[in-house]
Amino acid sequence: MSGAEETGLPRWETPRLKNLTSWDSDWAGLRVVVAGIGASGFSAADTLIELGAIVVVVDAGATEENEAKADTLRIVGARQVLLGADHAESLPLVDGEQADLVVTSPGWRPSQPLLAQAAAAGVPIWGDVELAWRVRVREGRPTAEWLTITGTNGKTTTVGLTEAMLIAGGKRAVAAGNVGTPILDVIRDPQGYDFLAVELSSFQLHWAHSISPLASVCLNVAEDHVDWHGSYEAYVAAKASIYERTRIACIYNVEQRDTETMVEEADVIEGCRAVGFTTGMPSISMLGVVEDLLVDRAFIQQRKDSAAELASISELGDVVPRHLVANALAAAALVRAAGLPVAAVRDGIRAFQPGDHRIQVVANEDGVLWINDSKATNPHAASASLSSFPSVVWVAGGLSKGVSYDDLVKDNAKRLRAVVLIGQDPTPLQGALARHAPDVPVSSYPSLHTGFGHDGSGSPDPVSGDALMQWVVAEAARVARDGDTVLMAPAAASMDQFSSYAHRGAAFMAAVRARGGQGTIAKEF
Ligand code: UMA
Repeated sequence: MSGAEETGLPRWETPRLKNLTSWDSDWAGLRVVVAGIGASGFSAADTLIELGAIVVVVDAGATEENEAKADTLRIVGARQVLLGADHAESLPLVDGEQADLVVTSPGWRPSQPLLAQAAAAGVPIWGDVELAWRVRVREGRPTAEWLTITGTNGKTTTVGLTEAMLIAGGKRAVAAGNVGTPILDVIRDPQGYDFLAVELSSFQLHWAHSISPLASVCLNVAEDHVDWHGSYEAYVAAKASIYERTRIACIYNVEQRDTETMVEEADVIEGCRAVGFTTGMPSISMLGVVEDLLVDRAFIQQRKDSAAELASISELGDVVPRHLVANALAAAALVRAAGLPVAAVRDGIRAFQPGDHRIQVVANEDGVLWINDSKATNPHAASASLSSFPSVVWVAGGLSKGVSYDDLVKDNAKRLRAVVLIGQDPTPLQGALARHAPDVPVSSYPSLHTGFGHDGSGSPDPVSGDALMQWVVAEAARVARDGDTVLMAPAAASMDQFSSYAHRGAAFMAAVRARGGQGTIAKEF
């Protein structure tokens, strides 16, 4: 029986772990299995070794990259690094005894055998974000406040805007977490930070247990990652947990009632406010839009009868889809909750550089706008993107992750001029298009029907991504008319034909620009 069961503590706590609440706590000799040697696992193992824990690292992948990382961890003091699929099948002993704790990487599903065995044995499982929360307090360094951000879509943009606003307000701040930089790397920064803008995926939230942020937001929620969580309900529950223990403000999306419900049901710290954001006219305790201005009616004294002007919408860019306005308002709410002035919001918006592959304008010629939204890896993101343009040649498809495309196609059928399909298996989208947009012309790459692997292995051909995009762009150019937008918002993951969404986006942009070189599309923004 586990320590947790004996003591009535929650499943992620034991008497020993309960006392581990700062960097300076007694971590020495704690037996820890770290699951994964990717970005977060490496960072977690490195931290735990520095803290004096006895660390065994496990990863199913025995790749060259992992071997190199394993060597580094062995040199700094890991007790063992076990690479290979067999090692990930069961929970290893640490110095001959059962582990006190497992620290998992977010990509590991709860049903994965090593984690399932740990759970069955009552060994607490934390993610790297939980570990980061426990060690954030350290003598002689400032303790950063956390502003936490989740949502099915828009997290990375919002976290970037939040970071930009904090910096514009003169704070030492950084974006970390799912956005790319493992949170333990920023926690260990010798100078420390005033604020962290923390992007949290549903996976990370599942393994985070005691975070108490200053302010938190769930931007939106729609079907995604059902395969990891086991059900849509479990996915939503993980997202909702972002609001737990929030201290100053829980920020919700007025246009998504689900997020308001999450706030109503959350167990927050007394005195915490619920603050909404809307792309419409704001009521009291909301941020919103009046004419072409972003305004705040939540964090000002006279909120009953007035609003503070934050910035004008046009400061967000040349093409400003509605969801970008929503993301900016969410970021503004977070930093206003943290006490930053109005000017920090405006200056942060001006300084913000949007990331590549998110509604990125690639070219604009002959009345046709070419947009790369390779980051739209699920139907919800693609729908937000499609709804920003009146007449679209839609480039879509890829790994569907088991979601349905019916609502996406039904809701956007009227704006589709034509569809150009990518993806090894185009049938999920083909089916939805046949049911809800039967008159819209659909083209798909000829070899999609016979499987993409030209070497007969059935696995993706590494060079075919570029060739595919050249065909896609030629096909889109053929059907696009004056006033159309060619929008690559695939509503699916990329890994069946590309190494990542970034690779897919880069291939699309290169193909669009190559046509420009041939005189078909010339001007770039
Ligand atoms: N592994 C196993 N067994 C498994 C699963 C994975 O051994 O069952 C191993 C892999 O061989 C690999 C390692 O675990 O070596 C990878 O771990 P990971 O998939 O958790 O990835 P990390 O490299 O640690 O990166 C993670 C996030 N990845 C995921 O959530 C899948 C990164 O988000 C994040 O930036 C990083 O931590 C730092 O915090 C990426 C992501 O795709 C961008 N996130 C998803 C999304 O945004 O949709 C949630």
